[in-house]
Amino acid sequence: MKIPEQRIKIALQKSGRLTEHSLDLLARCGLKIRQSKDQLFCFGENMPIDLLLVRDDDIPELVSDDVCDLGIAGLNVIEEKRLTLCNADRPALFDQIYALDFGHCRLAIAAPEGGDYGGLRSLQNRRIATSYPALLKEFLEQHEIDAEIVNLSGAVEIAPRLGKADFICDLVSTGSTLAANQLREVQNVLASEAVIIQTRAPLSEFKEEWINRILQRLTGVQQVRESKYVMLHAPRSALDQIVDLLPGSESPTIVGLGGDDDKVAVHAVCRENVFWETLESLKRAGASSLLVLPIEKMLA
Ligand code: PRT
Ligand code: ZN
Repeated sequence: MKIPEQRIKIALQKSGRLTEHSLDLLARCGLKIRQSKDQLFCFGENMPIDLLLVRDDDIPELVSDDVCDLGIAGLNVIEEKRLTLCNADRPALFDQIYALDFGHCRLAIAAPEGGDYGGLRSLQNRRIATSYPALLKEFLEQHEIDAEIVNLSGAVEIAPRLGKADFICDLVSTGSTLAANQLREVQNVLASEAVIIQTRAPLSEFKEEWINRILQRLTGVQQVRESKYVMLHAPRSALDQIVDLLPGSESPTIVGLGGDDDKVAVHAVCRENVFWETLESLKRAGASSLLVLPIEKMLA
């Protein structure tokens, strides 16, 4: 009997703020894809992985229902759906397994500029417009505030001007949309970024192995983003001080220099960004021939 081919399905946002980053991340993990004519699927050409391109709001349920094994979406969308399913007595069957460090934003409450806002109590018995009713409800309950939630699917920021609400609760990144609508951020509700979720349905050994492999590569990609390879020459007498100055470096390699017994070459992977200030401090401590190189791939 022929065993059906097993392929891992990952749900991604089809077209939006997270699309490019999500595809780029998977490409950095080595995935090469071919997109279907209807642009709903991407077939992995070199790994048993296919991508399903959908609206971000559908991603949590696709993973919860085991249509997809993994999904990438904003924590705001994931948590809103998790609470909505939970309130409907249908616990979400997915786990958040990894934060991806892109798509950063926050769900925040904003008040009209010039209005008096004296802390959370000011929300009592007022109307708050949002597209995230479940997250807002949970937040208000946690802070024992009784307020009316006005559920809107879009254009939340104009609700106060239309007289539909007194406050809004919406996603903010730079804050310029709030400012353009004469609103000011007064309360953070949820800090969000893109995350990967995984279905709770049992997986075959084959799929589990591949998912672990992807996650390991993702960890490598994240580390590489911040890390640099630093090479320098150091006088033996200042070696300890110079090694201490290298940001986030573990046991650097130290080798002798041909024809110069007083100096050594130091090579180190620095797991934090290396700023000009650090290089200047290293130079002051006696380091010379400083080189900072990008790292392409890393596997711990
Ligand atoms: O079509 P689909 O349903 O898939 O997409 P969508 O329109 O629902 O989502 P999309 O592409 O706008 O955002 C996808 C995800 O990106 C969100 O769920 C968040 O996790 C994340 N994200 C990051 C943001 C923002 N930053 C952001 N700034 N989502 C929305 N915004 C909005 C914000 O509310 C404001 O209206 O962008 C506008 C500009 O923000 P400011 O603060 O920079 O002015
Ligand atoms: Zn959406």
